[in-house]
Amino acid sequence: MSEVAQTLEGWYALHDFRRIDWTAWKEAAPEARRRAEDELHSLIGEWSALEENRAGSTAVYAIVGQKADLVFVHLRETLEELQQLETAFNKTELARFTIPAYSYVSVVELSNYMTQPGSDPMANPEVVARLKPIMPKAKHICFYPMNKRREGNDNWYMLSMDDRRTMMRSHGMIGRQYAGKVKQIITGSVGFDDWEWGVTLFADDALQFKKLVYEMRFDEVSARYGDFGDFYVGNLLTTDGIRTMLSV
Ligand code: 76R
Repeated sequence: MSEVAQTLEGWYALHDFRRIDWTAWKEAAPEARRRAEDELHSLIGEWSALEENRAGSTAVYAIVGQKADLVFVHLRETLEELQQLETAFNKTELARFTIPAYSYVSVVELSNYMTQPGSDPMANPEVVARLKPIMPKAKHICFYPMNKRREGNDNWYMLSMDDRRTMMRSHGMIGRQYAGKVKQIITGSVGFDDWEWGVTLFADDALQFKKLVYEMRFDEVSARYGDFGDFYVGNLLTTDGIRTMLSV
């Protein structure tokens, strides 16, 4: 058996994608719409207060294209908190006007491919900060789930640790060229959801997603061993942005 990569886990993640039932929304009584918006803004207020206390992080984006209208990305200490906040949203007035589009459950993950053997990663405050990341309020988000291939001769899980480490180093070097332009959060979802990882990227220039993902396609670990799910891309929703989006 090949050596198992060691992983460190941080906050649990829920990517909650919703579609808005625009017909129902436009036909709703103005008081119902106002109540729905007020409730949403007060939930967002609770989420930001929690983020200020470093007890979690939430990002709200409008999705471009027909796969969804909105995504709430929640990072929390426990799966219980994720379920509670999902339920809290489902009980709001706005939820009556939203249709679940997609969801993804995972946990922030760092692997030991790049760490020095023998060192204690948890002694490094940077590592700890990356396990519990406050999501940047970047203008754009990109999310997609992925697997490492297990097919015939292209089976990632049959490779030696050394071979995987070499490939992950090359992967990391490409990624580092995008430092300051793209922020990535890798969440592991083996045992939690239908793919093995969720890739969540943030950038102020959406083109950097395309450039980074394209460049990685030529790198062996992605070219040979990467299988990808659906891509979602979107724009930051500020409080004002939500008002504009929901105005009829
Ligand atoms: O943690 C580190 O910074 C060390 C290097 C590193 C690891 C171990 C790293 C760097 N990644 C790691 C792990 Mn990554 N990453 C992806 C994708 O579209 C594609 O082709 C792949 C999707 C992107 C865009 C991306 C970006 N990475 C992983 C893993 C877990 C693998 C495993 O354990 O087998 C996956 C699935 C994955 C996928 N990666 C970086 C980036 C970027 C931008 C970096 C540089 C980060 C930085 O230096 O801050």
